[in-house]
Amino acid sequence: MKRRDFSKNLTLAGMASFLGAPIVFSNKLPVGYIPLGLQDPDPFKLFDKDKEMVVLNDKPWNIEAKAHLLNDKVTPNKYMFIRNNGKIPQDIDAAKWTLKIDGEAVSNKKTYTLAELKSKFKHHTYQLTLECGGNGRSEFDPPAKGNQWTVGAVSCAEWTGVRLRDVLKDVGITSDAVYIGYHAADTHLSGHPTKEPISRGVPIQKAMQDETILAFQMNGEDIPLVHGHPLRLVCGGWPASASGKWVNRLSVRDRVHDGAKMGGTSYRVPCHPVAPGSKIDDEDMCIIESMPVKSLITYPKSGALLKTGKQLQINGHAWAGELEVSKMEYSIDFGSTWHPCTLQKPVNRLAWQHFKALVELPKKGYYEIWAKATDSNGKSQPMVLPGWNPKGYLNNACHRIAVKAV
Ligand SMILES: Nc1nc2c(c(=O)[nH]1)N[C@H]1C(S)=C(S)[C@@H](COP(=O)(O)O)O[C@H]1N2
Ligand SMILES: [Mo]
Repeated sequence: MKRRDFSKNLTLAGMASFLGAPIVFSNKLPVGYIPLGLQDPDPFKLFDKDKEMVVLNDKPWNIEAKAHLLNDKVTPNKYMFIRNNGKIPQDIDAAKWTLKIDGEAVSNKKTYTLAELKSKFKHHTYQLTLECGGNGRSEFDPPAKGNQWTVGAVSCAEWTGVRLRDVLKDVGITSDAVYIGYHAADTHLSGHPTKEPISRGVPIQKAMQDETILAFQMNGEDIPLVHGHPLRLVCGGWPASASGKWVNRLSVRDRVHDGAKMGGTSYRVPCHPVAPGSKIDDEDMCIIESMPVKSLITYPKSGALLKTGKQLQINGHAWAGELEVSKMEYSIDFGSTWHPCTLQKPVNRLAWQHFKALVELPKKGYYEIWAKATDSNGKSQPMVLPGWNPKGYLNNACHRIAVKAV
């Protein structure tokens, strides 16, 4: 968001709330002048985020959580990571918002107003795990360019909307439909008027799932602007880049969608393992689909001190893309032996699952607690960094925390 655009859109009352005090001589404010106190907007205030969130980039805004901030079962807005590829759209008027459905595989294009979508189709609510494909990128070696996400580019909020399937059925799609691609209202960082920052999508089978929704609410309220207000495509379990924010057009394609960030090294990984640093031919790169099995210890916070001989309760979440997590274990001896955690079933498909365990630390000293999830196909998280890829996607190595028994 350009600073000037941001302050220009504020009313006097809005300015006062950001400044934390009314502007006493506001009637003397020169036209177009931006009070100094607003020239560097505080991202935590701007996006209603907790002060412990970590800003990785401000052009565009990218902000991540820390593991211990993600302890809630349902992620509240203040702890939800932000990933933007372009500039956040300005002056959104939800009352005038429309969604156009077009593409080679629709016989008749159709445009819905947001109000029509809400009134015509049944509403559904799901908790959906959204993890950025690049979460964990900071560990790659050779390093990968892009936001250096550590572990906090994941969330599981409760999303409410209408099923994409119901909308597509209403429009009528042809039998050659292969993929859907989203288009959105954010703008390219270069300011180029027709260049899209991102336009991704999913195969038609994923688009037709019960849990694939066009959402207008997050955690029971209008979606916050930065997370896609007033309409967002939500495809849980896939790289979160498939979940288009500020969606105003969906194309039903007769081929794999070819929008911005669908090709090259964007959200694609080598189809077969390669040596770190290798050059890979374009035809040997595959689009990331379901995210791999992963988990996060959200309590205690890494660095915690505890009393020797006292039991320590650990807890966290585990998720496995399209699959369920079937087993959760922890280790206190650097992965030599593993012990079971109690693992809950997901509230609904594609929601993360909660785990806990009581850990005993035998004597005084430094320990690490490592967590390992296994999916319903029997695949477990690797203990070290998995397959290298040019953009540093899909790091699902075991999460570790350090604790001291004193
Ligand atoms: N229109 C639009 N949708 C988008 C993006 C974007 O830049 N523009 N970023 C994508 C990426 S890469 C991710 S990881 C998620 C981040 O969602 P969040 O900011 O709500 O956490 O949104 C996805 N949807
Ligand atoms: Mo992402």
